[in-house]
Amino acid sequence: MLSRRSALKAGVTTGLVGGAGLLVPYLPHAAADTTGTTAMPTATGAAPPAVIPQFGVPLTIPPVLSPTSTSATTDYYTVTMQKAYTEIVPGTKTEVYTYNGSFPGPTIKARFQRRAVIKQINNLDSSVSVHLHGGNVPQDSDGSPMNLIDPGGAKNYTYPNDQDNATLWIHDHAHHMESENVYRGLTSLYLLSDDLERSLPLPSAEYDVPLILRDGRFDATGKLVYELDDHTQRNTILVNGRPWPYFQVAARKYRFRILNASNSRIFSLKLSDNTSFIQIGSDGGLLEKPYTTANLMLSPGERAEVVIDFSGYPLGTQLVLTNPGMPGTPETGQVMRFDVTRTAVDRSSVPDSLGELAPPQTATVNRTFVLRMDEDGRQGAAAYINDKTYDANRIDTRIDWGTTELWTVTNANQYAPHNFHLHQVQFRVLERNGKAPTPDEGGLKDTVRLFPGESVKLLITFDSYEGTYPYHCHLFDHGAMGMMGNMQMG
Ligand SMILES: [Cu+2]
Repeated sequence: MLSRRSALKAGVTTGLVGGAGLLVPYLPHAAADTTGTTAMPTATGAAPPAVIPQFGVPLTIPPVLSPTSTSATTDYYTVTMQKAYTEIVPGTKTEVYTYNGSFPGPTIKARFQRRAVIKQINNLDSSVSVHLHGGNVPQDSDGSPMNLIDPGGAKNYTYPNDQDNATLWIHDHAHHMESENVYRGLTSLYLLSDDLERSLPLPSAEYDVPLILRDGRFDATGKLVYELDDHTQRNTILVNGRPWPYFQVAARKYRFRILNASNSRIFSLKLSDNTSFIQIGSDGGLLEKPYTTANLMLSPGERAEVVIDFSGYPLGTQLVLTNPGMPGTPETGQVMRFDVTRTAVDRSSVPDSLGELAPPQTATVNRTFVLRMDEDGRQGAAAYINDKTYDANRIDTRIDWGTTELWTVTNANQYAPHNFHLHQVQFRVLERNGKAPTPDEGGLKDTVRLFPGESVKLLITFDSYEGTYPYHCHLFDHGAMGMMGNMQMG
C-alpha cells in the first residue's frame, strides 16, 4: 500500500488509506473498552502506553499573537509552522507540530470588518494548508485541501472578518495529511469580536478562557503515536495541550470558549456536581438567548461558549469537568478540574438577550447527503458521501449564487458517528430526527453531529464568495478516508 505521503504526491485522492478495527462500536454507553491505559496492548509492539497522572499540572492559556504591523484597515501577522517539544508524559519530551512553537498555537484576536492577513511559513517537512474553520473567506484563503504550502514555502491568508462575533479555529487541511497534521498539533484559536459582543457585560479579560479539548495516544517514551482511525487507543485527554490539568479559579463567573479539536472523539461534558452550564454561544457566535443545560455535547470542530458561576462554592472546592457516558476508558471520563482558590469582585452578568439572528429564509432547493463508511473491519476501509469517496477534481454540488437550500444529511452507519461541516457558510439546524433542535443547536452552526441513524435538516444561504469549497465529516480520520465533497457556488 502507498504511504499517505506518497499517495498525496501521486495524486491519489480516494480512500486507499483506511484502517481496520472499525468493529469496535463507539456509541455512547457502548462497552468499547473498559481497560485502563496501563493495561492497553500496543499495536506495534513498541513502547508501552504512557502513565500520566490526572490533575497533576496546571492549565496553561495559549499566548495571544500580536500583529507584526497594522494599517488603517488591516492587521498583519506572521506565523511559522515548526516542530517543537513539550512535556506531556512526565520526564519526557513529545515532538509536536506547532504554529509559532506553541502547543496549541497562539490565539489571534480579530475585530469585525478589520482585515487580518496572516503570512504562514511552512518549516515542517510535510505539506500543509491552513483553514479558518467557521470563517467566511475568499476561496484562495480558505485553505482548501489541494491549495498547499510545501515545506520551505509560505502563503498569505486574507480574512475579511465580515461576519458576526465567533470563536473560530485555525487548523491544518492538507489533503490526506490533515488528520495527522492536526493530531500532531496544528491548532490555534481565532476569536472574532464585534461591537455587540463587546457591549455585553459577559465575563472578560482573564475571566474569558479558552479550553481546547482533544485526545491523544502517548507511549511511555513520550511519543505521540498516530494511526489512522485509532479511536480506541487515544486515551489521554489534553486541555490547551496539558494532560487533565487543574485550573485555579476565583469564586465568580467565567466565560469558557470550548473547542473540540479531537480527530474523532465526541465529548459529552458535565460538571461533577451536575451544576448546569449557561451556554451563551455555539459555532457561529453568541446564541440569541442563554441556554441552561447540565450537558454539553461537542463533536470534533464544534464550539460551545459557556458561563460557569463558581460564586456559590466554598474556597477549597474541587469541581471536575467530566465526560461520562461516552465510550473510552475510565481516564477519558475525566477532562480537567476547577479548584476554587480565591474570591474576586464580579461585575459581569449574563443578559437575557445576547443578540438577534437574521430570520431564516425560505429554501428553494432540496438536497440529500448520505454519510457512510465501511465498518466491517476490511482492509482499506473507505468513507463516502452519497456513495462516493472524495475526488479533489470533481464538483459534487453546483449551487446558484444567492440561493437558500435545505440539505438533509443522514448518517447511514450502524456504529460510527459522523458529523458534517461546510466551509464558508454558517447554517441553521431546522430539524434533528424530525423534531426542532434543542437550543444548543439553535444558533449559527458550521458543524453538526450525527450519531448512527440520525438525520438533520440544514438551512443554508449561499450569498457570499463564489468559488469551490469542500464539505466533509469533521472526524478527520473519516475525511481522510474519503468522506468529503466539493461544492461550487456561482
Ligand atoms: Cu465521519
